[in-house]
Amino acid sequence: RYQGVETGVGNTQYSGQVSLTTTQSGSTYTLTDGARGGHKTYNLNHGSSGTGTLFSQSNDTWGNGTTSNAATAAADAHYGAAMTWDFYKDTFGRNGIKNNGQAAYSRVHYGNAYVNAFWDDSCFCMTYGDGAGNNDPLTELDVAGHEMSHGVTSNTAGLNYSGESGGLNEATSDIFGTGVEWYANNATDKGDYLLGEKIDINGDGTPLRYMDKPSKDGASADSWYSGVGNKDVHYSSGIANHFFYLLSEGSGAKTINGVNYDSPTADGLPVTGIGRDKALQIWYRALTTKFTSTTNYASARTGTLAAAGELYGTSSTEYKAVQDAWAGVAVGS
Ligand code: ASN
Ligand code: ZN
Repeated sequence: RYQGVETGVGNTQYSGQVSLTTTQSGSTYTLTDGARGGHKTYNLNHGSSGTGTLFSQSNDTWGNGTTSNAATAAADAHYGAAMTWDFYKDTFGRNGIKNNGQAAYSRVHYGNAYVNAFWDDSCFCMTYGDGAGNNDPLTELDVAGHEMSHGVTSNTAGLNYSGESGGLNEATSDIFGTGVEWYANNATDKGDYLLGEKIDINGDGTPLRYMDKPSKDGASADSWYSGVGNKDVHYSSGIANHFFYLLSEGSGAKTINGVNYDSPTADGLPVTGIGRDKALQIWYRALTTKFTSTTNYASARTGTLAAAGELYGTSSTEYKAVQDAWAGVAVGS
């Protein structure tokens, strides 16, 4: 009886038509990714516990691009897991969330009209709600990358999920979540410095978060001040998101992939960006070799400078850009 790794087709909600790695067993195909540790995608069918049922069918085309088909959200989730796996492998040489080749698993159709998605370290699994009216599943690529990056943070720095370290934990997920979106280079969901811009979580077409000027969401911090650690971690993250944008793209106005950005600096001085690829390397090295559970913004500055010094030298333009970008978000020496 034939059993093997197959390339199927996913008709996703947010990323158009994509390839999915699936498994054929006899006359049945399942959403089991044999090229990436065996990552499986399950249908909770509106339940909220257990694993539900593994997506299985007699052909290898998954979903129809809309919520009328239960496998559409599964196609997005399976694709998101694959792109997240590949992003970490190709960008940092990281072999899965734990760097040991172990796959996580994904669950879609959690609960009813559940407007969130979450990573859970205890099940080593990813869960997606269907969004408002069960019509806007939380399965966009940057959201998938954001959530699974919580697993990477747990298995590396272990940044505590409160206070300034919590903001750094959230920002790490936004930074690598958006990194996954850029990496996938998908024509339907292009790279940007916005989070969740396609899920319409606010009902008015605006994204969940902005990295160029985080305060555009009405709540996030653009720059550091004493007491910022008392903010919700999804808002104190703004400082590091803004740092990452400045380090990547520099200050001022810019249009990338049709999106307009305009990033201010706290000190009014310009920052010259070094590009997203180098900014990602600096953040990853800091996360995995410098940050600890209690790292705050001042020590994130020290850690990223140390990482930049090791990668590019302390006299490099990259090192100087890290200094300037932190100054741009009022995190000083
Ligand atoms: N989607 C949320 C997040 O990853 C879930 C949570 O509050 N942890 O931030
Ligand atoms: Zn998060």
